[in-house]
Amino acid sequence: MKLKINSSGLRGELTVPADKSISHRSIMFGSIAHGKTTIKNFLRAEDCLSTLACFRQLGVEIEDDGEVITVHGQGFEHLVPPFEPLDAGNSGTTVRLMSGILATLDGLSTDVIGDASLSKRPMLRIKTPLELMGASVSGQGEKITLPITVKGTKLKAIHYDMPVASAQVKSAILLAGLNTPGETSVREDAISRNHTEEMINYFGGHCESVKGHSSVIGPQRLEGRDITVPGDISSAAFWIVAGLIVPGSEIILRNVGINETRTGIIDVVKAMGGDIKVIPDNELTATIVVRYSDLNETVIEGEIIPRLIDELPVIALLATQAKGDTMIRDAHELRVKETDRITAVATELRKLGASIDETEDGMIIHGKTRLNPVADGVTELTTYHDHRIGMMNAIAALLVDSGKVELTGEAAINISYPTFFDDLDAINHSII
Ligand code: SPQ
Repeated sequence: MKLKINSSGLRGELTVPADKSISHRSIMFGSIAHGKTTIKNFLRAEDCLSTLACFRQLGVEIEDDGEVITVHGQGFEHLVPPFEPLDAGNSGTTVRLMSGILATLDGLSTDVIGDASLSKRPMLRIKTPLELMGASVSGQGEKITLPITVKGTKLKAIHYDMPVASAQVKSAILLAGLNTPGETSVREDAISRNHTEEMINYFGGHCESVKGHSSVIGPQRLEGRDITVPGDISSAAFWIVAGLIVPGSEIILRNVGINETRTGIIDVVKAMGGDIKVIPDNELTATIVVRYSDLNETVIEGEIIPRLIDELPVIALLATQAKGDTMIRDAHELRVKETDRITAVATELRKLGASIDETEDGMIIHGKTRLNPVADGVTELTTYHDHRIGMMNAIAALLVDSGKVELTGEAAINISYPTFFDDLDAINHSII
């Protein structure tokens, strides 16, 4: 695919797709709750459809009329062994959270598989706490990669200090704790996204959360609920960055989720001097307006990292257009996502002349650089089968004004944002 930018910049209004993390969890919570859960604005992207298919395989009746998804939950006790291995596709969230549920199913042994990218990602991080609770999680090699087998049992409650802040590990433990007698708790040094904690309470359960310490007392009975999924700030991030770096742009983003454990990118943009306005619609969502801006360097490290972990690839692109040296530290987790996102970002943006030093746990981005292919001929930007790298490449390509760039492997973008190029078209008008 070739992209060409409209000389007047990106202008217009978009409603970003539904939140991926919340969509996954609404299927899972609907399945372990009792009664009917309706889900409006569910994200119909590959990752969340993997979760939906897995819970159907576990015997949950899930209807989809094309608008609303209805989950008829009957509690943990009615989940049944699947005939085939559960296929989590590309989705780390699916396999890790679901394993917390599977671990509590006494006497059930379930195999989970995934695609080539997911099959490289470590599951040791969930094996350790779930085995401390009494389950068995076996997988391949030292990192415990897929396929894994989760053997459920009557678990015992534990307290777990997490070695790295991870919403997926935290959620697996809390989900297991919901079906386990006694108090199960987790502690993390920096606070990762809290959708699981919020949803336990929304579904009529009780999860206490104070300063990185979250706990549930099990067993708990959850009741079905009606959910409308807000827009995903991780998807909005691509337009936030595009609006700030493409000259002449002004983009209005509607219905963006503003859960404070996810809004690190807004703090970073403000610290860099970007023109961004966040106008809350209510407690959950906001309209965000961004305009092309002169940007300065910043330092991104410590507690903010989990609040913007998935946005770091596109924030690195943003930093190529800021004056000075932007530092990203404490982001080692980027190396174990759909691909090694530190190496992927540095490799792809360097093809366009960006000056980026890779470090073990982040990057130093020396700005401001023009982004045009450094090699003769056609420069291919590739996704490494990672949706967020694919979208970062597409936004970077908008700045190219000499030489030839081609995007390859964009099908990966369907993992979280199937309408990405339609939305780009709507504010650009110049895709050829
Ligand atoms: O689900 P998956 O594949 O792990 O997706 C990613 C993404 O970029 O979409 C990470 F690769 O998001 C994770 C995120 O990084 C989604 C998530 C969640 O919904 O709980 C939590 C984060 O991962 P972690 O490592 O903090 O648990």
